[in-house]
Amino acid sequence: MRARESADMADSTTAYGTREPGRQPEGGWTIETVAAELLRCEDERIERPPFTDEWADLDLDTGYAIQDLNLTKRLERGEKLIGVKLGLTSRAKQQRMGVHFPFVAWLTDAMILPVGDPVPQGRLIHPRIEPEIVFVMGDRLEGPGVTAAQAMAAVETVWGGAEVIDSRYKDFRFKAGDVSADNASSGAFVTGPIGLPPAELDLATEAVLVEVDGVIVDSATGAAVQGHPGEALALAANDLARRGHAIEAGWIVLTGGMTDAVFSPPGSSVAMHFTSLGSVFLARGADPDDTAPNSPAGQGS
Ligand code: 0L1
Ligand code: MG
Repeated sequence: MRARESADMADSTTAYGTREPGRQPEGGWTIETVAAELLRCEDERIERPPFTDEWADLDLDTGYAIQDLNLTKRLERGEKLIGVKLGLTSRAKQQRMGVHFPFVAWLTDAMILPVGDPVPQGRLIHPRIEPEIVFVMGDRLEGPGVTAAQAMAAVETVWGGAEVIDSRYKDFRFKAGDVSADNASSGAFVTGPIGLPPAELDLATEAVLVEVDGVIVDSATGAAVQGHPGEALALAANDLARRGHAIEAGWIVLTGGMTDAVFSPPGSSVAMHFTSLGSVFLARGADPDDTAPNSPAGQGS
């Protein structure tokens, strides 16, 4: 075998630089190698088995360390930190995903989906959509010990939103450490047309109807999110304090999926209709990348 062929073969069996999931490095996975593998899977649209299959000690806090390392890498490549998102704040989401406590992840400007755009199928692996109550912060909020009332006092405006989640794990199969490392399945998000001061809303009874291709498939109220989305915001502030961070004025906070997320195959049309916060549309749209080789459409699945 010539040297170049030998090098090519070595490349195709190392953890990085292929369109295959990376293999466990000799000596086992580490914070650094999991972080690099997750960002590569995100950039190259590769789904992989959860790391906890091979690294049983990958717990929530180790996942957070991986998440934070990848935030640093996102910022180094020019993304801006614009807020946080909560994951698994509703029973519907916890039951579906099999992880029974909420956690926090980062939002950057690269995750903003322009209003009116379809689901960005071409850059995601297997997107699913979920309705969210979204806060824009008026004041800084720093834990520990933040209550829901204190959290709500720091909110400037409340919006309806839709989060397009996308796991780097095959079939969205993961444990808490996997999904916190994977930035809580971040993909993209869009907010609706109406932002209201919190005093003008009863957030526990604010309802949403989830519509897919003209059919209402799910519904919930704000109470699904920890009893009140303000509880989720307080939880985020207190959890971030443990990690040495505060929620800054001007940040966006996604408080977590109110219902289970709906699958959105290419060409489908999803809308979230809120009682007071208007409707968010992820309209059917031609996405030239729908048939990219590694997309579900391209694989015929
Ligand atoms: O993939 C997932 O469902 C985990 C992220 C949860 C996002 C959310 O609950 O809003
Ligand atoms: Mg969400």
